Order: sequence, then C-alpha cells, then structure tokens
Amino acid sequence: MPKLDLDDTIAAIATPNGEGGIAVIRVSGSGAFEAVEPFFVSQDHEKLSDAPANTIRWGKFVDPAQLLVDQVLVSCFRVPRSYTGQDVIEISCHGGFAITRKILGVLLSKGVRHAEPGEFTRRAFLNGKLDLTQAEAVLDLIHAKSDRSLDIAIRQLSGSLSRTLKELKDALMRLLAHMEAYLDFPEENLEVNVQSGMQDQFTNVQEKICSLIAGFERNQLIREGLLVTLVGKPNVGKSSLFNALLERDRALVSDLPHTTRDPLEEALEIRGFYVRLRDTAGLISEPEHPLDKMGMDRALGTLRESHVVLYVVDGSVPFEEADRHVFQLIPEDKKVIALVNKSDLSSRIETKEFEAFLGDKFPIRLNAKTREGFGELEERIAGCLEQGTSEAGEQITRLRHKKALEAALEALRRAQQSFQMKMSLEFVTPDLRAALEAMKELTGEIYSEDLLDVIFAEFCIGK
Ligand SMILES: Nc1nc2c(ncn2[C@@H]2O[C@H](COP(=O)(O)OP(=O)(O)OP(=O)(O)O)[C@@H](O)[C@H]2O)c(=O)[nH]1
Ligand SMILES: [Mg+2]
Repeated sequence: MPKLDLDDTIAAIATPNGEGGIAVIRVSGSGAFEAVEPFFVSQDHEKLSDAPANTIRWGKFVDPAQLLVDQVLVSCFRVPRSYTGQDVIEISCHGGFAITRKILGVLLSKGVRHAEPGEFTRRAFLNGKLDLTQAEAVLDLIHAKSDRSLDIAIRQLSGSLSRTLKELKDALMRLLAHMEAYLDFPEENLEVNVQSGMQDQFTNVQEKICSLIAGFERNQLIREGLLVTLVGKPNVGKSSLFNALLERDRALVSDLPHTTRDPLEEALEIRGFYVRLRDTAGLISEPEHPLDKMGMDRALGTLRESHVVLYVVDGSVPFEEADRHVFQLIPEDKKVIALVNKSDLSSRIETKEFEAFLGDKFPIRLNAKTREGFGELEERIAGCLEQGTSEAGEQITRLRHKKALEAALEALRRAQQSFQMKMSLEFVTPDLRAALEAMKELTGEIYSEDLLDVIFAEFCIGK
C-alpha cells in the first residue's frame, strides 16, 4: 500500500452495505467541516463550520446542484475529542444503498479521499486515542462470535491489557534506570540487598510475561472456536444429535448405517462459548468399503483435533464390543462426555455395566427427537470448555502479541543471566533495552508502517 497521507480529509460509509433504518457516512480530517458545509442546509440555517464540538444538527443534504438528496442528522466532533482525534463529521441518513452512495459520491467529487480499510482507527492510533492492542480490540469486537470473545475484546478495548503492559514496561524502565545509575558510578560495588532486589525485579517481570504468554492459547480457542466432535459406531444417532443441537436439518439422517461419510462442521454458541460442532462417520473396526475407510480416517483425524468428544451410544440396543472399540479410539488426553441416545425407546443397555466401563465419565441420557437431556448436555460441554479456557489474569489475543512477549522474555533471560554472572552492567543493559523495545512494539510506541498496513488491512472500510 502506498504511504498514506494522514492530514487529508477522508470519508467512507461506516455502516454495512444494503438497506436499513439508518446509515452513517463518516468524514475525518482537518477539512471535514469545509467538505460537508456546501451540501448541508441546516434547519436553523446556521453554518456547519460554526457548530460547536459534540453537537448534532438536523437538516438537508443536497447535491452540487442544490437538489435534495436526503434529510439527515449531522454529528459534529472537533479535535481532539473524536474517534480519530481529528475533526469528524458523521452524517446519519436513511439506510439505502443509493442514498449512501450519492452522499459519499458528492463528497468524493469535491476532493475528499475515500478512506482505506481501518483508516479511521489507524488515525485514532496515530493521534494517541488508542494504543495498538486497543486498535486490534476494535476489530475483535466487530468479529466477536460469542459472549466470551466479546468480553475479551471489550476489556482489551477499555485498556485493561494496555494497563498490564504499562506496568511491565514501567518495571523494566525502573530496572534499567537502576542499572544505569550504577553504571555512572562504577566505583561503587553493588551491595547484597541491591543485588537481590534487582534479581527479584527480574524474576517478577518474567513471571508476569510468562503468564501472559500462557493465556494466549486459551484466548485463541475462545476467539476461533472450540472443536466438539460427535463419535460413535454407525446408526447411534450422531447426525440426529448434530441437527438437534444446531436446531436445523443440516446432516442427512437415515436408518441405514454409514449415512455420514465426510465430517460436517457447523458453528454455534453454547452458553457463551463459540463452538465448532462436528459430525463424523460411524466408526467400525474393519471397514470393508473403501468409502467407509476414507470416512473413518477423516473421523479419526477430527478426533485428534477435538477439544471435547461426545461419545454416543444407542440406549435401545445392548452395549457391545463395537462401542468399546470406538471408545478406545479416543485419544486419552481428550475431555469426553458419554451420551446414551434414543431414550424414548425401551432401554436395552446394561446401565451398570456401561457406567463401570466409563469410570468417572457419568453418561447423559438423551433423545435427539425431543431434545430431552440437552440442557444437561450443554451444561457439561460448557463445563469442559470452561476448564480449558478459564484462568484469571490478563489476556493477549494475537500471535503478534505472543511473539513480542517471547522476544522480551528472551532478552530478559539473557540480561538476568549476565547479571547473575556478575558481568559488568554494560553487558546487561543492552538486553534490558531490547526487552523494553519489544514491549513498546507490542503497544505500538515503536511501529513500522508495514506493521500498521498488516494490522489495519484486516479492518473493513469505514472503521
Ligand atoms: N427413536 C429414536 N430414534 C433416533 C434417535 N436419534 C436417532 N434416531 C434414529 O436412528 C437412526 C440413525 O440416526 P443417524 O442420526 O443417521 O445416526 P448416525 O449415528 O449419524 O449414523 P451414521 O451416520 O450412519 O453413522 C435414524 O433412523 C434416526 O431417526 C432418538 O433419539 N430416538
Ligand atoms: Mg450420521
């Protein structure tokens, strides 16, 4: 992307394309008021350029020939109290495709530039309204697919991660200042209590960084969805349960075994978690048909990736070797919830024998047709996901964050090692400075245009 001019005035439609109650066209830059003024006739005939900050005007938007385009509300924000930190005008018009295009077209024809994706937020970052992790949280907020991911994004946008990172940076700066003070007076030997104080500071910062890195995997899962897979021998009702959980007829169901061959995946929200639910082919010990073999290979691949496995048996037939075989295929590290399906039919499963086989995995009785037992199933799934994802503490959300923290940690470890070996402090401070720089890259105090291009390219136009 060519280097952006951040002083010119930009505009874009900020609401989704299509029809709606209202739509908003956002204009930002030092020329925002001058750009809109000729086309806005306020109801009280006051000049838009006289409008005080944080006020709303009602009036007509007209084209260059002074023909009416729409009745609009114009919200006026002035430097620095706006989203971008520049003068901003937001034109709220009726939410129609032609109206928004027309208003935007009028502004663009008069020298306003069409905003690049994420350019409003990029300006907000460059004007110090947000740090880089908060700018990323804006994107996460828009893309959040469940209450949990929404929660993380809103906390990050409110600055909770920024505060934690600031504390870490401050601690590093204090340590650096401390060392530099001793550098200036080389004749003074470090006293024992100063030595141990610095050691503690090193350890403290490293522990906090480690805990942030550990939180990354959990966060990824929350953002990108946890994989929950239905497995069982053929015909136990996996696809029926899949459809019932989704509340729609997604998978083929029949009383013939081997109906499902390819794994099917659909997303749904379960108790605030974004879940990727997968239906798989029935598992058997010796598939004869090559297609059954292929379906089984895929099911086994899915099993390995899963976070939670729903192990389904048919309660209307006795528990048998074929069910045992399926259970043995589930990797040991997986969380398993056992389901006895078809509870509407007379039970032929030896409950005691089945429970003894499962050990501590107490089964749930289900009916895919009436959704009986589904409340308990959802609760148990959420419980498993909770264990896998909840842990107190601040959370990072991107590989970029993790890499920056890892770089800081590595530099800190080097610095502490040199310090412990009682090397001259001159050899310790460069690594400390490197750790601090990595932290500053994370929050965006140090950045490159290329990095901003990558981050903001993910945004939609108008944000
Ligand atoms: N009575 C009753 N029948 C069910 C229930 N769940 C599924 N079935 C029936 O059991 C048969 C098999 O259901 P499917 O959902 O296709 O089973 P599956 O495990 O996906 O089978 P494969 O894809 O072949 O491995 C169908 O005839 C369903 O209507 C249930 O809770 N009660
Ligand atoms: Mg099926």
